[in-house]
Amino acid sequence: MIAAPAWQVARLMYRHNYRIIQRSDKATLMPDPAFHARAAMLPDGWAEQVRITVRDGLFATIERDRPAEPDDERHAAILPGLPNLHSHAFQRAMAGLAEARGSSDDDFWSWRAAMYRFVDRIGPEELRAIALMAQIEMLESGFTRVGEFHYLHHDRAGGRFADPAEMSASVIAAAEESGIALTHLPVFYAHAGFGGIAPAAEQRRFVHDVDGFADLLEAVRGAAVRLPDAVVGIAPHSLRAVTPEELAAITPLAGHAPIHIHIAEQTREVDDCMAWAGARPVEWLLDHAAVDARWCLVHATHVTARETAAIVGSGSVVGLCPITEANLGDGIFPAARFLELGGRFGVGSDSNVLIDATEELRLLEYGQRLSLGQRNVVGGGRACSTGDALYRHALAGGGQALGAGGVGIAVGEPADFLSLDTDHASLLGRSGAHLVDGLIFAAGRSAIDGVWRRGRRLVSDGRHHARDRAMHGYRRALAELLA
Ligand code: NGQ
Ligand code: ZN
Repeated sequence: MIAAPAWQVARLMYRHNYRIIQRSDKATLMPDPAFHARAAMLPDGWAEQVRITVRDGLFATIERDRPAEPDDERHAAILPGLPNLHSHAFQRAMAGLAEARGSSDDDFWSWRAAMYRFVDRIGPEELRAIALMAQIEMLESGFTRVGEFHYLHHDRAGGRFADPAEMSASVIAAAEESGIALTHLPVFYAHAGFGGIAPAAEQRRFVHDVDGFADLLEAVRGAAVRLPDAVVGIAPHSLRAVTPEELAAITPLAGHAPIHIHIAEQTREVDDCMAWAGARPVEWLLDHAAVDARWCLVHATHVTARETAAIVGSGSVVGLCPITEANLGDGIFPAARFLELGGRFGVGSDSNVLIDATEELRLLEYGQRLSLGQRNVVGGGRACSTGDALYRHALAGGGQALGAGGVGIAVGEPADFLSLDTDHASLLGRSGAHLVDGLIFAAGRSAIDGVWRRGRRLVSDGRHHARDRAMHGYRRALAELLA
């Protein structure tokens, strides 16, 4: 990047088709990048010899069957970056620390108790360092946008920060540094269980009333404008944590933005909901809220055939988090039936116990195979590549749920994409959709060699450019938290 006086900028623009990018207060020069890929995953299928130009961070032109021009950056195969529709960034720092059986039966609820003990120690600075590391790992693994389902709002004592968005600002600052696209989902949390039970002491840092939540949302919206393409939605945490009156009061605050909720992840939640309302969680939600295409039902693991069909009818997206759901012993979502009906899903890294886009997709498919005794379940139909179908579903569903993108490599869309190392042992001799099968089922993230956001390269040879700096801060934060 070269800084230059305005007259020079104008001359260079004229001579070299350079453009001015306004960044804070100084004008800098960056060439409009142009790329050439031997193969590219486009919305209507795989294409060959694809030439792509980018302007202002968006795909400007996409031409097929075109040779490379001399200054083009050349790649073997490119595909769109994936949305990660559900993350609790702070949980990355406890990854692997809850993997020893306790004295009682170990389950979701005992994991949650351990997580609550851990969360107690995280302040704004630690959150920033952890979120940065997590986002870097997301980018390296193929995720280019993250939906951060954020509920750690208050200080360690549960007291209010002067700026209600203090903790959100840490996530936003991390996104500014990592370059990941952010859909921030401030969480409304008020109760410890169905029927408006008072929150527990361990939940003191999450809690708002409706007015306090509206203030938070306004502050977060103000803070997020420093990012180029942030989206701010809302997240009623779960039917356990929000009363019907509160749900009705906060949903209008979303406007057209995404609304995410945890639902029916555990059988105890289903039983408690039945005892409280005589209805199952998804059934209750669809009967009492105007669930539409803005909504993302996170997990929706325990659903009946009727509920499955009703979710499809609502146009909402199901947010599947296969690695976390396996780690927490949640259960397996009835994906085959859901997809037959035309359901939409995306994937999320949720607890971030392991951050890997390709592994989320692989485990999603393998969970179905293991439970059904079949192969190629989440496919696009006869002879369709399962990897390609998984990828396209997660792209479209995740993009819808995060209120941005989801179309992929198309004119006007953000230039967020990955390049594959087609010399990788697991990709040799593959082409088109079979490259995605190789990526998901055989190679994993080790075959992703580059990642771009808004046309800017963030990852080379599988490493994010800010990784070393981020590791430094992360090491310090962990030393503090685990002391
Ligand atoms: C969460 N995680 O918000 O981090 C939850 C645990 C809860 C998952 N549901 C807290 N996987 O559900 O009460
Ligand atoms: Zn979650």
